[in-house]
Amino acid sequence: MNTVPLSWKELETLTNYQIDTVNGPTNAKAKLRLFGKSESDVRVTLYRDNHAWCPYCQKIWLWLEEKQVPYRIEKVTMFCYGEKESWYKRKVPSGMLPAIELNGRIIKESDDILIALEKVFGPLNQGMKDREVLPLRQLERLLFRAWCSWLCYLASSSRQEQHNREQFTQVVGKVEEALARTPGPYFLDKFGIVDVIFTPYVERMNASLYYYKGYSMREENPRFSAWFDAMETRPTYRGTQSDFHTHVHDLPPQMGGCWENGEPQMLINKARVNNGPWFGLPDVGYPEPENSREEALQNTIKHHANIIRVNPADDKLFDEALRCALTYMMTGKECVPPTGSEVGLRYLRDRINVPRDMSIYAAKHFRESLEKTAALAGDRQPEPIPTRHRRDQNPLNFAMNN
Ligand SMILES: N[C@@H](CCC(=O)N[C@@H](CS)C(=O)NCC(=O)O)C(=O)O
Repeated sequence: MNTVPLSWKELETLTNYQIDTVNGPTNAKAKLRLFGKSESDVRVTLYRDNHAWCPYCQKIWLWLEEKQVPYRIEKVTMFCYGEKESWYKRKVPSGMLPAIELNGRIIKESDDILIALEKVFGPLNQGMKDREVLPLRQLERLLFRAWCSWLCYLASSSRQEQHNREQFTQVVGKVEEALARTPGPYFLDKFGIVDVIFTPYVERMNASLYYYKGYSMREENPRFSAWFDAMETRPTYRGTQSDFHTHVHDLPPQMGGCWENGEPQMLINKARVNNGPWFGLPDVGYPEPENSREEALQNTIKHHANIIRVNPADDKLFDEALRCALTYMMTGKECVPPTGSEVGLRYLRDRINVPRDMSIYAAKHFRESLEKTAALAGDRQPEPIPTRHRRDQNPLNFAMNN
C-alpha cells in the first residue's frame, strides 16, 4: 500500500539523535574538541579539509583524538572541489593540508606535525623515530607506492595489469608478516603511532581496489582483517572512518585518476558500491549502532533546505521525494515519490559523504532508502559523478543558506 510522505514536522518527531561534538566521541562536525578540559587549555589548531577526504589530515586527526589533546578545527577547501580560502593561503602559501598551529607557530607536512606534537604532548605509545617504528613507516610508504602503481596508471596490457597486482600483493604479504610479528592485532605490542600512520591509506586501498580492481584487501588477508576489526573497536577510528562509496568517488581527482581493470569481479563490485545493496560490503565490520537511522534523519532534516536547493530536480518535487525516502527509512512503508524524481533521489544517494555528513551505517540506511524510493519512480540515472574534479561538492553551495 502506498503511504503519504510525512511532513518535515512529523519527521522531526522520529529522531532525538544528538551528540556532544566538543566532549563526546570523535566526530567530523566538531570545530572544537576539549575532552572534558577547558577552552583555555587549547594550544593546537588543526587545519583540515571540509569533506574529511584528505588522508594526511586523517592521520593527524586520529592522533589528536587518541591523545585527547584539546584542539580547534578550521576547515579548508581542497583544490579539487573549490577555491582555496585566501586566509589559509596567507598562512600556508601552497594551500597544502594538513597544517597545525601549535603555540602560535604554523607547522606543515604530516610527519613533521606528528614529530612536533610528540615533543609537546608525548608520543602515542611509540615515537615517530623509535627503532621499531622507522622500518614500519618505510613499509607504509612502500605499500603506498605499490598501490599507486597499480591503481593510478593505465596498464598497457593484461600482463602489465597482472604484474602491478603481484607487486602490490607482494608488499601486502610483507605487511601481513609485520602484523604477524606481534601476538595482538596491531603493528606493535600495543596500539600506537604505526597504526595511525597506516590507517588513512589502508582504508583507501581497501575501498579503491575493491571497486577498481575487484580485489578485497580486507577479506583476502587475515592479518589485515584482524587489524581492521581491532581499529574498529576504537571510537576514535570509527569517528573518522569513511565508506566505500565516498572513497571511490573522492579519490580520482585527488590521485589524478583511478583505472578500472574491467574484470568480472571488478564489475560486480563496482555495481554494488554504486547501486547497493550497501549493507554487507567489507567497508565496515562492527555491529550497527541502534540509532543509525535516527542519525541519518537528524542530519538530513538539519540540512534539508540546502540539500533541496543544490539538487538538480525541481525544489517542490524533490522536497516531496526526499520526504518519501525518509518516511520509508523510518517506517519501512513504501512511499511512491512524484513522477520524474528518481534522478534527483539518486543524485543525493551519490553525494552522501561519510564521515562528513553522517557515520557509515547511517549512510548505508540513507542510500538504501533513496535508491529503493527512486526505483519506485523509475530507472533513470543522474549524470555520472565527475572524476577530474568534484566541484559538485563545493562547500560554498552549502554555506549560502546556513
Ligand atoms: N607530504 C604532505 C602531503 C599532503 C598532501 O598531499 N595534501 C593534499 C591533500 S591529501 C593537499 O593539500 N592538496 C592540496 C589540495 O587538495 O587542496 C604531508 O604529509 O602532509
